[in-house]
Order: sequence, then C-alpha cells, then structure tokens
Amino acid sequence: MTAAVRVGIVVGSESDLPVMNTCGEVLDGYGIGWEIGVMSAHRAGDVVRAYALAAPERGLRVLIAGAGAAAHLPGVLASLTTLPVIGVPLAATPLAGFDSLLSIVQMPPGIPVATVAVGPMGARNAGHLAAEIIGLFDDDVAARIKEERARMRSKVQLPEGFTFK
Ligand code: RP5
Repeated sequence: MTAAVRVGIVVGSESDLPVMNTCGEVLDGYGIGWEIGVMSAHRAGDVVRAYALAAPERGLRVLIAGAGAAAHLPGVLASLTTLPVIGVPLAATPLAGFDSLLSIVQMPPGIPVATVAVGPMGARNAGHLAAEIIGLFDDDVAARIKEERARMRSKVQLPEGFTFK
C-alpha cells in the first residue's frame, strides 16, 4: 500500500532537485509519503500561493522548502499557511548558501520557518525533522524514529580500556 502524502517538498528551481531529493529519501526510510514540486516564489508566486493554500485540505502536514540565492520560498509559504514549514538553504551563488541561510532564517516573529543547515546535510535533516513532527500523531513513524536513533547509537566504538557505565 502506498503511504498517504503527508509532506510537501518544494524547490525554487529544477537545479535544486538533486539535493532536495535526498530529503525524500529520508522520508522514504520512515515510510512517510511525500511529493516534490518546482515553484519559485519570485518567478511563479501565484503558483506558490495556490499550493500553500491547498496544502491542508490535500492532507499535507509539513511543508519543506529548499531554495538558493535570495531564498524567499520558505517564508512566503509560511506566510500563507499555519502548517509547519522547514526551510533548507541551498548553495546556488558565489556566496555559497550564506545568502540563502540569512534569507530563510531571519523571519519576523509570528511567522516561523524551522531553518536547517545549508545544502545536503540540511536537506536530510529536514526529512528527519518532518518525520519527528509526523511522529507526534503517527505511532508507526515514532517507532521508526526510535529504531533509527538506536541504529545511529550502535555505531559507537569504545576505545580499549574504556568501559561505558
Ligand atoms: C533560486 O535561485 C533557486 O532556488 C535556485 O537555488 C537559484 C538558482 O535558480 P536557477 O537559476 O538555477 O533556476 O530561486
């Protein structure tokens, strides 16, 4: 059975897709349904507005937006919906994502965007954070998150002579 789509990923350009698809891979690992679309806040603001307004009734519970340069996509989405919005700053200009990071993270009070790290690391963490939000009301996802945390913890290698108590 295909999982219901709960997470909407949007990017500002087709050039953002390779990085942001890794976010979807993380969601796949938790068995969470997701979709991805390309819609720039600058070049197609009307489409972004329609997508944000339709999101709740379409069953989406979290929006993730990845964009580079003067990255307004996450903030514009957040202005149009009360669904949680996660912003992923992408490195698309000579400023290497610092421009995008500041554009996304410096939101005014009342319209938050949960901003993650620049680039691929942030794209993956956006998937993990979205899973934690979904896990608040989905016990299967919550259980998979616990399994993933245990898997990460199992990578510990103790030095000889050190006993963990
Ligand atoms: C942003 O400008 C996009 O999110 C992308 O990261 C960057 C460059 O876009 P393209 O010129 O590759 O379309 O809006």
